[in-house]
Amino acid sequence: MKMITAIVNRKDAGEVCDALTECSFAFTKMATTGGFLNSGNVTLLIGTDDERVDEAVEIIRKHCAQRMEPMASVVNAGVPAFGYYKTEVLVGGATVFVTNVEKFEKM
Ligand code: 2BA
Repeated sequence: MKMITAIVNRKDAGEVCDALTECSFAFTKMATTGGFLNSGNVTLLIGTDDERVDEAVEIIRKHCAQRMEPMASVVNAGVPAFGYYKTEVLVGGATVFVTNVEKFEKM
């Protein structure tokens, strides 16, 4: 068994979750925050059989788009910083980790 941890853009989360449910994947959805942008994203924990990992990853890939997200950067010209400028950073589609599950029990 594997645990897929997928961090997805919150704009894509609804579609990904609907598609996973339609294909009978069990998952847990958590509201999370990206450490760099400090903006909300969604982390899905998907426990599944080894044989279904590729199918789940393809569903995530299909429903997650890359997009530019705004960010504010401090203009640092020594001390103190004197302002901000707006820029953009490329985010996503999704960040996916697949890990082995040593034990799985429901009680
Ligand atoms: P954030 O940490 O808010 O990062 C948003 C986007 O900012 C990243 O998109 C990346 O393009 C950029 N970024 C992140 N850290 C950076 C840095 N130190 N310098 C320059 N640019 C940086 P993604 O790579 O698509 O990541 C989207 C979200 O996935 C992240 O949101 C974070 O919540 C999660 N994530 C990405 N890589 C991760 C990792 N290795 N471990 C845990 N979570 C990760």
